[in-house]
Amino acid sequence: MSIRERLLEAFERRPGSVVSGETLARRLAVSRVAIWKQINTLKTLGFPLESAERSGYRLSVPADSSLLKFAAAKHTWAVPHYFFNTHSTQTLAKEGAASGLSEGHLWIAETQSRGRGRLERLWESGYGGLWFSLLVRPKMPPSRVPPLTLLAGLCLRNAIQKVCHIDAKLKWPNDLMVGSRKLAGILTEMSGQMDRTDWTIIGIGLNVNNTISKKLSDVAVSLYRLTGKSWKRADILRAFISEFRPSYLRFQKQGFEPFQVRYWSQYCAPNKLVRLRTAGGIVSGIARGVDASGAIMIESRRKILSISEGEIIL
Ligand code: BT5
Repeated sequence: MSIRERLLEAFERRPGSVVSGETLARRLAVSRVAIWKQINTLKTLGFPLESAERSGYRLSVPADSSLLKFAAAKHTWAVPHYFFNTHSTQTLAKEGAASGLSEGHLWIAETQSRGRGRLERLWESGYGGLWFSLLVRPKMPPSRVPPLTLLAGLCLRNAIQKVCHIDAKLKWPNDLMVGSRKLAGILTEMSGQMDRTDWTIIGIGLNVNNTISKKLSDVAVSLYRLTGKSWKRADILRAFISEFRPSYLRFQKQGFEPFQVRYWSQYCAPNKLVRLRTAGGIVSGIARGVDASGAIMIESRRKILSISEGEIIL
């Protein structure tokens, strides 16, 4: 285990308290200067560490070494590649896909310095959130892959419900919401030819114990804020994988049809007026469901329109 990893473990033992440089140095069997250097490096990587004058250091969000332990264990599917910090787990996963890794590999990072949303938007990825990308190689043409985003959202919703008893709702196509605030986002990227998908990467960002910047505090929320408790991110990750793997196998055989009704039962605003921003302009109408291709069905002027790209404006 690296010195950084052992440092996090030391903070985990003393949640919320200031730990002196001397205690950390003793526990890790390194010099105080080595501790100070590591603390500074961690700060530059986006870890919310505070230096208390003379008395020591404090991590201002709950430390959680569960992902590290998850990564150290053996896995036959969801084989983890763990990073303390990276630009984006999507980039790592793409490199893994290009190098020929089989499906089921998973890239996890404690922090991302350039986490990405759709259309190259920035994804805030401070310490304490669950940031990962999963590589799959679905045996189907690329045209049938898009509902995988919806399926991943449904599985993540169910996992959060199981572990944290929070009833998040799905906002088509890629968000998990609690009320009007975003709890999680999904970014799916893929590569292939007309008739064959080479790889698909499902990137998931879930706010767990991380703090959310002032800029986003009206539009984003974390599990910590919702429950007042810190969560072991590996528990949520494990629950997601056990939901997703069998669903994905079924999806490869039967497509999205078996999941349509379940997806819609967890949709955030069924049968309500919505406005959608699409490449062709704004569409508004009543949201009536999702079809087997994963498109949202909007009733407008007594016609049903199936819209396969865009985003809902709340
Ligand atoms: C998404 O994009 O919602 C997809 C987010 C996927 C992030 C994961 S983390 C692991 C993997 N590695 C990556 O680099 N990415 C994936 P989009 O629908 O475009 O939403 C982006 C918008 O959400 C931003 O413009 C902000 O308004 C907001 N946002 C940014 N960070 C957020 C956060 N942590 N929580 C909630 N909202 C956030």
